[in-house]
Amino acid sequence: MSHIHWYPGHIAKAQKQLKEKLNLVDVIIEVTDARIPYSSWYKNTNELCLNKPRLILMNKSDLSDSEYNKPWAAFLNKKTGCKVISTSLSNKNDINLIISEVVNLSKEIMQKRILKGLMPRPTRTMVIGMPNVGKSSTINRLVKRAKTKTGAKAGVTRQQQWVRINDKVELLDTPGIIPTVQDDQFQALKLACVNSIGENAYDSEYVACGLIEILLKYYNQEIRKYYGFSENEEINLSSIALKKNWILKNSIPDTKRASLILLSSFRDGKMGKFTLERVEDYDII
Ligand SMILES: Nc1nc2c(ncn2[C@@H]2O[C@H](COP(=O)(O)OP(=O)(O)O)[C@@H](O)[C@H]2O)c(=O)[nH]1
Ligand SMILES: [Mg+2]
Repeated sequence: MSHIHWYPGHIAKAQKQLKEKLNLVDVIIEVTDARIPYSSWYKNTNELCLNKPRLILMNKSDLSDSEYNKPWAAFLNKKTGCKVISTSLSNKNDINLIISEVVNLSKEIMQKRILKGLMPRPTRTMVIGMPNVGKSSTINRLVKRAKTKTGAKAGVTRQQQWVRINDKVELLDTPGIIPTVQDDQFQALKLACVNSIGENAYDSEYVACGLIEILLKYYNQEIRKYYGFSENEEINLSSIALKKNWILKNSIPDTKRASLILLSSFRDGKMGKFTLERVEDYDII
C-alpha cells in the first residue's frame, strides 16, 4: 500500500508545459533542496532539459548539515556533468556566482550563434525545480539584482515575461515546476518532510514517524537533546506528546499535534541543521 499519493494526470500536463518553456532558454538553473539532494533532484532532467547546459543549486543550505554539502555536490556533478553550487537566502554572494556561471555555461552556444551569422543576444535562462525548493525566492533575488545594476539605464525595463538581469543575462520570471513524479515511497516521504508535497497527499503522522526514524539514524544525540530524552528512552510521537504534555481527553497522547509540530520544527530549522541522505546509500554505479 502506498501512503503518499500521486496524480498522474496533473503530472503529464505539467511536464508538457515545462518542456514548452524549456525550449525558450539557453541555460537552465535547477534548484534542489540541500537537505535531500538525491530526492529533490529530478533523475530524468538530462532528457527533460534537452541536454541544454544546466546549473544545479543545492538551495536552503542554511538548513542542511554543512558536512554533507560538498559530498553531495560532487555526487550530483558526477551523475549529471553539471556544475553544482550550494545556495541559500542568507548568502548574498551566491547570486553573483549564479549569474557568472550562467554566462559561462552559455559561452559555447553564443559562439555558435556568431559562427552562424546570428546577432549576439543575452543568454536566456530559467529556474526549474520541485515544489517549495526555493525557485521563486531565487528568481526574486536575481530580479532584485537587476534593479540595482541596471535601473538607471534606459531600455532595460521588463519586456513580456523576460527580465534583463544584466547586459548578458535574461531570466524568465516564472519558474518551471518539475512534477514530483516518484514511485519510490521513501523518496516521497523525504519530499513530504521538506514540504515539497501537498499536505493532503499524506498523513502527517506517517511522515513524522518516518522523519523520526531518519533523524534517530543520523542525529540521535541532537534529537534526544532537543526533546530532552535520555540515552535509552524510546522516541516516538506518543513519547514526544507525553513529554510535551500534549494530552487529549482520556489521557491519550496527542500524536497528531506532535507530528505537526515536529514537521514544522524540522522544516524551519528549529531542531538543527540536518541532511536526510548520505551519498554512500546512492553511489552504487
Ligand atoms: N531557510 C531557507 N528558506 C528558504 C530558502 N529559499 C527559500 N526558502 C523558503 O522556502 C519556502 C519556499 O520558497 P519558494 O521560493 O516559494 O519555493 P518554490 O515553491 O520553489 O518557488 C519559502 O518560505 C521561502 O522563504 C533558503 O535558502 N533558506
Ligand atoms: Mg514558487
